[in-house]
Order: sequence, then structure tokens, then C-alpha cells
Amino acid sequence: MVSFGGLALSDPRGQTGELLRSRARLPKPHTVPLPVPPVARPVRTDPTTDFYEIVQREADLELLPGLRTRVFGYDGLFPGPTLISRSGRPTVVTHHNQLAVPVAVHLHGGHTPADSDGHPTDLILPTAGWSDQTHATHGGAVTAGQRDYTYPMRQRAATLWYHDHRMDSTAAQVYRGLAGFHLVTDDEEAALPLPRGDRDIPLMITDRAFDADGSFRYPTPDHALHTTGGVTDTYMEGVLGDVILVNGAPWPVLEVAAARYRLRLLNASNARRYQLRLAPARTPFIQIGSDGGLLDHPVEQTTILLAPGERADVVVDFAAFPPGTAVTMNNTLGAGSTAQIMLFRVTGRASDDSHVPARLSHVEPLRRSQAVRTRDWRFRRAPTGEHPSWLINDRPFDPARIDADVTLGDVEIWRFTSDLHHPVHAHLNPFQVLSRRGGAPGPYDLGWKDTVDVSPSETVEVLVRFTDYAGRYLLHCHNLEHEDMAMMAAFRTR
Ligand SMILES: [Cu+2]
Repeated sequence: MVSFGGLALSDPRGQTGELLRSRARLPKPHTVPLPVPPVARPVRTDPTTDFYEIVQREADLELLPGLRTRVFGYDGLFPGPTLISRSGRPTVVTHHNQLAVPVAVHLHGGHTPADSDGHPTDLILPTAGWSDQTHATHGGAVTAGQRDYTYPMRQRAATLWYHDHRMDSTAAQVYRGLAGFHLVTDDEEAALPLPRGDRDIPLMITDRAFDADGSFRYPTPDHALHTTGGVTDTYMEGVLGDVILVNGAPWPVLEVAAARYRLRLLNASNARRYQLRLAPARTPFIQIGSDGGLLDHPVEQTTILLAPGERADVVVDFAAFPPGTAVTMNNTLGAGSTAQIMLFRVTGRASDDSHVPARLSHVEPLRRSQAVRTRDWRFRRAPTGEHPSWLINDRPFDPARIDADVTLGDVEIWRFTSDLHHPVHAHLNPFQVLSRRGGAPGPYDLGWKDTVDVSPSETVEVLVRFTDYAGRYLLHCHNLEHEDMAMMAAFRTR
């Protein structure tokens, strides 16, 4: 076991969750090279559309050196392959389910018609069959073996990600590996002189705990994920692992030239929040984008705070460091093994014609005066004595119930209040943060957001405006254990 300078793992700050410790022999940090997920190639293109096929299957991967981890992988990979779509060019992804459990695929940040949004009851049953047709299907639009997801991609350039959304079992199935990047590009972004190619790197940050044989530890009541979903009561606040994986590798190392890099940071963890910081702190993160794409203008950040589901696009200029410098990305909310994320080793000088322009994009500001109504959404734990669960407006999720009817095109204020840490995510359209604790938005509330970090006893107001697609969508907590334990609500657009 690695000691991390003698620091004991202690209860992490700034978290709602329980720490689950590994029993496996863990590598020294900064010894495993950073993997970058392969970019998926379309199986077919026609004049209007790109077509992809992804097979969801189990695979044994060497995540920890010398050990094998059985994962659920998109194409058997963790993270899954990265899809890249052009704004305005439809993408159709056919998912084949060769796992032994039902799945649903949600494109997080996608502006997607309801029948392709991966609603938790719109399941793809296993190719090999599924004995129990009623349990966990809840009357959704169920398909056998495969399903086509159609993404019109009428949205701006942004870092999206796709992940499992199966009713009651999202947390366990994402934990086992069902997550990948889906990038959207557009002409506006392509015209900017930002770092590109192998200096544009997606970084999926997750925390996991491993058993002695290398398998993932996860406290589910039903290891087969067949009948009972959720997590054991001890871990209902959220599962926090003691190993930080970036793109599936533990505390990896990346060799970088002394040049600018664009890092697309994604917190794909079930419950853990991170506050990222570079050391030595010779250069800031230049934040250029958030969940919904480019900001108006770049913003210097000393740290980046990411709750589950959130993304931040940053540029780091490694020319600020002498060649040979080891630059660590740390997590100031972590302790011991979770205080470290990864290391960048600066190799040598290199040509670099990239820069970060003073103006990046135009983000249309939504205003309080445009709002036609205010809705309250209260996120809290079920009272003692009730079945252990998490509630929105005092109710557990019911797939047969619509909690709000919203008119397409209307601007509304949605007011989120919280007992503990709840990262709140809305499907269909991004929103803008209007206020936090009655004051100005926070430093990480910039631009278009689809997930907002709501802290204990906090009120956050956001301005939402849903467009284009009529149907049933979700608002939910992106702490995946909370989500599985009923912290979701449905809204209907029309
Ligand atoms: Cu929550």
C-alpha cells in the first residue's frame, strides 16, 4: 500500500458521501501513463448524418498495474470511445446491449428529442434476453438488444458526455464503467486559435475503490444488478472511492511540451466533488468553457471546483514552467490518496501558435425580467422514520408522474434549495445561474450550465429556457446514489 507521505485517509471535506477503501495493492502515484480514449469512427455517413455503432459489453481491463478489473464498457472500454459531432449535423448512435442487465444511454448536455434522451425507463434489454419484463421497466419504451439514439446536434460546441441512466441502477452501472466523452464542434470554435490536436485532451476524473483481486468494490445489495437497485443504506449519502482515476488510470502522468494545452475537465464521479489546483502555482487555469460550451471571454482561475456531472474547459500554458518541471494537479477537497489527481511532466520547448483570444463567443444573457414564473425545487433527505431515500419537493421519483409542465420558449426561474451537497442537473437545455445565497453567482457558475453545485443549506436560482422538443424530461441530483434513491423529478415540455 502506498502511504501518501504518511497522511491517513480521513473523512473528506466538502462531500456528501461515505468513503469506501480499497483492499488492492495500489500503484505509486504518477507512474501510470495517462490514456486518452480512442475517437470513434462512424460506420457510415450519408450527406446529412453520421452513424455510429457501440457495443456495451463486459471486459477485463488492467486499470491497476498487474491486476484485472471486470468493467461494463462501451465497446469494452473505460472510458468509452470519444464521439465527435459537428454542430447541426445529426448523429445516430446504435447501442447494442451485450451486458446481462438493462441499460439506458443519456447524452449529458445533449439537446435531444425525448425519445432519444435515455429516460431511465426507456431501457435496452440484454441481447441474450431478460426474464423479468415488468421489473424495472415501469412501463417505459423498452427495446430488445439494441436501440438507435438520434441526436440532431442543434447546439453549440461543448464537451458533452454519455453515460448509463438505468432506473435504480445508474450509480452501479456508471461505477462499473459506462461513461464516455461526446464532443460537439462548430465553426465559431474552430475559427479560434485554441490548442488543438494532441494538445486538446479530455480528462475524465472518477474515484473508485478496488477489492484485493482488482475488481471494483461497490456496496450494492444485488451484485448481479438484476432485481434490486440502489446502494446499501450505509452508503446512501454517496460512494466515495480512495483511488482517483483519470481516463481510467490511477493518478496518471502525462508528458507535455512547454506549450498551451486545452484540458476538458469532467467530473464523472458518482458523488465526489473536487477542487483542482496546479502546483507549483506558476500559472492559472484559463477557463474558456463550462458545461454548455465557450464562455464570452476567458477567466483566470486559481482553482476549479467540479461537482459530479460538471465540466470545465481550461487552457494551461506549460511554457510557464522550466523544462523538466513536474506539475501536479491536486484536489484541495481530498485527503491522503484523494488529494492527488495527476502529474504533468514538462519535457521541453516546442513551437506553439495557439493563444487564448480576449473574446471567445457571445453568450446571450438571460435576465430575471424575462422570467414568466418561478418554481421551487427542494432537495433533501427523507425524514427519519421514512424509507431511506432522497426527495425533491418532499416526493420520491415516480415515473408515472409529471412534476411540472413547461412551455417551450418561456424563461423561468428555477430555485434550488438543499439540505446537503446536491449537484442539480436538468436535461434538454442548459441554464444560467442567476444568484447564489441571494447574492451574485459564484466563480464557477459561468456561462451555460447544465449541472449546478448546490451546497448545504444553500439556495441557487437559475434561469431556464427549454426549446425545440416537446416531451418528458428529467431534473435530478447528479450524486448518482441520490439519483437512484429517488432524487429525480419529471417535467414535460410543450
Ligand atoms: Cu443529491
